[in-house]
Amino acid sequence: MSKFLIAGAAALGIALSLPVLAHVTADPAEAAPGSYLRTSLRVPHGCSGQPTTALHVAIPDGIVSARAQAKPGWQAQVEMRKLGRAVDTGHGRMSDRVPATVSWSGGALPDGLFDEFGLMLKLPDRPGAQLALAVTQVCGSQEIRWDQVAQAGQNPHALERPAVLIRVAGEPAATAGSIRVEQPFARATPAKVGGVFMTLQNAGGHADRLLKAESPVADSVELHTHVKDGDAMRMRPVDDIPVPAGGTTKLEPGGYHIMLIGLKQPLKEGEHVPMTLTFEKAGRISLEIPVHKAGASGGHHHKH
Ligand SMILES: [Cu+2]
Repeated sequence: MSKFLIAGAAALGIALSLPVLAHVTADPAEAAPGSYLRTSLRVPHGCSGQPTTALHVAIPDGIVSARAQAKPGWQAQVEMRKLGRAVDTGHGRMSDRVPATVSWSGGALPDGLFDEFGLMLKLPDRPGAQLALAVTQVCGSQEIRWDQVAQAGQNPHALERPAVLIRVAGEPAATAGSIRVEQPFARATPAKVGGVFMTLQNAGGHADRLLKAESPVADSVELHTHVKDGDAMRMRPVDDIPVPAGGTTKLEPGGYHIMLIGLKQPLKEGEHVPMTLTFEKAGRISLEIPVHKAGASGGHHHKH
């Protein structure tokens, strides 16, 4: 069985380490924000020798629509719960009832075999969000609760009975107060200086200002803009970057940007740069900035 599972995982490009195979997992486990994730929960074994007779999946907050795939020999069921308000449960349908549990029961999956249980979930709109599905595997009078979630600093692979994790694709948006940071990125560079770009959104009724950016990867971090100097664009440090009330400020090549000066190591594509931004009103936002390939989003030449 293990060989088969490893081959299947490899074919899908998923890195699995051997101990993970014993857990209940979802495959695929990621889809675009707001889309319908069609996935299968893989149950790899019974409970200490006993066959699996039911599977209950707790649907977490943020998932407003869930559907179980019909499975011959099993009864599939979705139990709903009531919210205090109506939400859009897909295609503009407003409802105050959202799924609480998806279950399959009445079957018998022998301990020595694995099987898959299909379901479809409408994912939340938040890019980068992670959702934990607590799964109760019932084997007659026994049960295993797959409900552990790694705490900050804890190795998720060390968990004995991990919950099933689902991820919304994309980079998470970082927020503080009325300010939201979207699509931040740095450009890969072998040089000692590097640029960081992002979109700052201010949902509040008061103008705010980015006052400072800090990162441990560089000796210093400056806020810059570009000004026209004859035919050339030259960059110049600024004291702050304004974000108008209810408006958006783009930090982009050729405009405002954050400059990493004295990089301790080259920035490589695929890595992340930790950064803390300080806003006058919204306060501090810490985020991990993904490094995209050199020259991402157009040509931009810095003159020092
Ligand atoms: Cu610059």
